[in-house]
This record gives sequence, structure tokens and C-alpha cells, in this order.
Amino acid sequence: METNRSANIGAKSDKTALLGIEGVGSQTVFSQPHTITITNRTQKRIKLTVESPSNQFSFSLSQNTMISGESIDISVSTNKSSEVSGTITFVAESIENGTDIEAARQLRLSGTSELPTRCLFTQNQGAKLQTITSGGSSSEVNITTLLTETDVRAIGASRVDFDTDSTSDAVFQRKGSDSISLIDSDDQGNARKLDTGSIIPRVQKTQMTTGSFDGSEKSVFYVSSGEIYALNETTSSSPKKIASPENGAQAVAGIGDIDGDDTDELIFVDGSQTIRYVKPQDDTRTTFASTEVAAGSSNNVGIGAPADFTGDGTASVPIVDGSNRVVLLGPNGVRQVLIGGSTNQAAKSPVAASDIDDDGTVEVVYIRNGGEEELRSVDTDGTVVSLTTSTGEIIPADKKRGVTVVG
Ligand SMILES: [Ca+2]
Ligand SMILES: [Ca+2]
Ligand SMILES: [Ca+2]
Repeated sequence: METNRSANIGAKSDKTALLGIEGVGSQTVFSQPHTITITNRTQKRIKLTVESPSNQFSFSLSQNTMISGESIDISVSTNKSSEVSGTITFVAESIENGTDIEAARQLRLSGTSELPTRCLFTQNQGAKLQTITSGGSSSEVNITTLLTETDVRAIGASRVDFDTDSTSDAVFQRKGSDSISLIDSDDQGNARKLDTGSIIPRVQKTQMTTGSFDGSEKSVFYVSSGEIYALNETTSSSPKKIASPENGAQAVAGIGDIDGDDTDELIFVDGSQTIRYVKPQDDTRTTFASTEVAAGSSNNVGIGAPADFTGDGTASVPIVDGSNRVVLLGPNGVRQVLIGGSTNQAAKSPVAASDIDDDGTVEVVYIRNGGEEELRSVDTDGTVVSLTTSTGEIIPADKKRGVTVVG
């Protein structure tokens, strides 16, 4: 099959002008979503297939058949956080007879994705699963309660929309369950359960994450008995073992390119709270690369999903260290200390890198240590803000669950 197709490319390349292709092939770096327009210049009705051989791009076609003279728009996007350059192949097949046209074009796309602007947390003892979004000023936020009267044991970081209803799904665990729950992050609704089978999730001092790692389907990544597993909602298969670190695993923080090599790492907290990461080519059982920095651990572990704080395409991992400082980590250790000292301290609990004031740059949202256990944010200039409701009240949060990014 593949051999025949390759032969056809050469034989039929003179026909590519019959596919009017606009919006690719130049050295321009486009921003996403980028639109490519295809015009059917043949005399036949054709069926169009668009592919990204290296899986860098995804496509949305309004329709895939075109009558003679008709044009369609293709929306192209990428889930990379940096600039992506790659090949797109277009295959047009005539429905009435066997003729086909195949064309390959280069595209450069800026993969800077929309910043997350929502955080997930619970009230005391896991009651009330709630989110906050920007309320339009540096300190004011809007609160949405997703679930009331539930005993939430652990929460996760998630920017994935598993059920493709255009709302990303929050991930959490309920008391006494051998499953992981998902719920749309912007409204009160019904939670969905993912069956973990015999690979029962860790429920205390832990964190989950969602996403795609090393070409996997979009999955929930979680810890069970010191190992890291991926569970996919749609394939209903058993959890897949991703890593069995030699000194264990406690929390999965997130997926991101922390060393700037254009591939994503899976960041986790090992059995001694040291922050390590899995590279796509790693064996399942090894020690894994270490940042040589440990997350603070008391009520939970102080770590959050990686995010691009500077807009250069490389992510940093926000953590709360053993001295209750909020710092940003790279693969070789601390990149920046955001807060430290005795006056401003963060609880040793999950944190969320999010643009919670909606000004286009990322802050770290955390739970205050000492005094009221309230949600605060700190930006890369070290400015600390106490988040409040529209009536000026603080937002209480539970240190055992922490705060995570969602949406
Ligand atoms: Ca959804
Ligand atoms: Ca990387
Ligand atoms: Ca911001």
C-alpha cells in the first residue's frame, strides 16, 4: 500500500496544479489556527485527505468532498508550545474513477497555545470541587462549584477535553473508589468514571495529570504503588505502565518541554520527593533524570504542571520547596525564586501555573502557609496577590488537595 502510494507521487506530481493550494509553502511563520484553502481545479468530484506524516499538525475540514471548481478551508493547528515546521500531504481521489493527485507542502506554524486561565481546588476536607477564573482585575476571581458534598481525595492538572464537547475536563478521585473521575470544568454537571481495574490510584499526597506523552492517546497519568500509569477514556483498555522508577513515584506533575529540545518530558515526584522526568526514549524501569531539587511535602507535595512563563517555548515546573518557597525549575534545577523568606510562604501542596489575572502572562496560584489557608498568586516579578471574590472575600482552599490548573 505504502509502496504504491510512493510510486504515485512521482508519476502524478505534474497534476498537483489541479489542486489549488493556498496558504502553505512559504517561509512565513503562521499563527494558529491557520487556514489553508484548497480549490478543486479538476473536472471531477474529488475526496480530499490531509495528513501530517510526523503528527505535528492536526486538521479540521468543513467537508472532505469537493465538486469541480469548489474551494474548502482547512484549519491547521498544533499542540506544540513552540514553532513547528513540517510537511503536510494532500491526497485527492476522484470518486467517479481511479485518478488521484498527491501533493506535499511545508508549513511553519507558531504553536504558542492559549494560556490556561482556570484553576481547580476544593474546600476543606475535599468538600466542594470548585474552579476560579479571572474576574477582570489582578485580584478578583469568579468561583464555579462543580460538585457539592463529595469527598474528593486528590485532584489533577488537566487541559484535555476528553469528550470533545469544547470544555476541558477536570480530573479528580473520590474517596474509596477504584476509579478516576472526570467532569467538565466550566459548569456543574455529571462526573464520568474511568475504571482503573486492579491498578488502584494513590489517593493521598499525590497529583494526577492529563495529556499526551510520547505519541500516546490523550490519557490520565496517575500513580499506583509507586509506578506511573496512563489510562485512556475512549479505548477502555487497562492502564498502561509508563514508568516504574527505582525509588518510586508519588505524584505526576505534568507534561511539557522543560529542556527546550522540542519534545515533551513527563515530570514526576519520586519516592523521596525529588523532581524527576521521563524522556520519550526512556526504559520503563530506570532512575530517570533528576532536577536534584525536592518538592516540599507535608499535607501534600508542592508541585504543579509545567508552563511557559517567558513565552520562549520552554516550560518551567512550578514547585513549593522544603522552605515553603515558590520556585520555577528547569531540568538542571532552580531557574527562578518567585517568593521566599518568612513573610510570604506557600503551603507544601500542589500549585497551578495559570494566567489567573488574564493579562497574557502566567502566574503561580498557590495556597498560603500560615494564617488563613487562602488562594494567592505570584507572578515572575515576585508580586503577590491575595485572590478575592467580587465582594472582597478571600478564597479558602484545602492544603491536602492543593490547587491545579484546568481548562
Ligand atoms: Ca469535556
Ligand atoms: Ca524536552
Ligand atoms: Ca497573568
